[in-house]
Amino acid sequence: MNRPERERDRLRIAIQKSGRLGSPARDLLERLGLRFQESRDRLFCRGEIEPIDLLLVRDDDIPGLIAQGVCDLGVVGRNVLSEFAAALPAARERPPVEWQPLGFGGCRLSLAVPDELAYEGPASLDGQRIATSYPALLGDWLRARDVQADIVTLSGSVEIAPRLGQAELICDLVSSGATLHANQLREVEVILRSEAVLAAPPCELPGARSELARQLRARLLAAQGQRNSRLLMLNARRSQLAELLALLPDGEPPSVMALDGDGDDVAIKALCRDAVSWQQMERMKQAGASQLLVLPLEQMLP
Ligand code: PRT
Ligand code: ZN
Repeated sequence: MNRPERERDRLRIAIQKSGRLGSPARDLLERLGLRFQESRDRLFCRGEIEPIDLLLVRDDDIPGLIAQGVCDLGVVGRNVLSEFAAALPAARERPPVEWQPLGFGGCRLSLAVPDELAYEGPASLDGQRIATSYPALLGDWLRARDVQADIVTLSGSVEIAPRLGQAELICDLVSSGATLHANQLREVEVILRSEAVLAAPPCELPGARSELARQLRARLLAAQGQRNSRLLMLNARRSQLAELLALLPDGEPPSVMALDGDGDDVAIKALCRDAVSWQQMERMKQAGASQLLVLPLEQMLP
């Protein structure tokens, strides 16, 4: 008998089970206040504090799981998300979108040619075979440049394809460049700059999940914005205020509070976007500031 499925009210986030993005994704979610129970199968971890659960999967499956509504958000490389979108038939529903870059897992999808092969721009690719695990992104890039090349789709070990005679050149992910170097290949074009991103469905989530996702995104933006921020506190005479305010580093408008008595002494509290240098502090001291204090920020909700 078919039971109508109850509307899911817990948010489900997919991250890589292992691999390069698994632990940084998990660390990020913990920094955003989420805690998960360890499960025996290590595929599904139930959220402890909030109704937000974790699904541990292969990175390649994440865009599809979001598109099918099995998961609501995902942490995945832009390369994987963009390949999924580029491979979708145009008539199908809209693919998941990038909500926010996350600042880790940086790499680029690049074309690389054997050291001995000449390369003088995209026209040199005409009639060549290019091995890649990203056929849709590469196909779009070639079409946009009117290049006729054969795409050889491989699921791994792309860098040895030229030596095995499967292709003349490759299109693969590069970070340090050591793998290319070890395989006597040189990078000639960057097709896509990538990093881990928070992926979400193209339309708003239903019910309670929408608010949970919105709140998580707000925490993420606050955490990213505050990474370099500092709280600067100092005391001064009110008569020195104008000169001191002009010396404050970039940031939010400061708050000025009268210290006891006649109100001649004030305490200034300023949220600065970046670190405050010793030189800046010394200039403020010369302008009359005292008790200068610079504090890192732990958490912040604007
Ligand atoms: O099992 P699962 O399918 O989940 O994992 P996977 O093996 O497909 O992915 P994984 O863990 O290797 O990579 C996950 C994501 O990390 C990628 O989709 C990228 O978004 C990101 N990332 C960042 C990288 C790299 N840097 C990277 N250097 N992914 C792969 N590489 C590989 C690249 O393919 C090449 O073989 O590392 C080699 C090149 O590195 P360098 O430093 O020698 O240039
Ligand atoms: Zn993968």
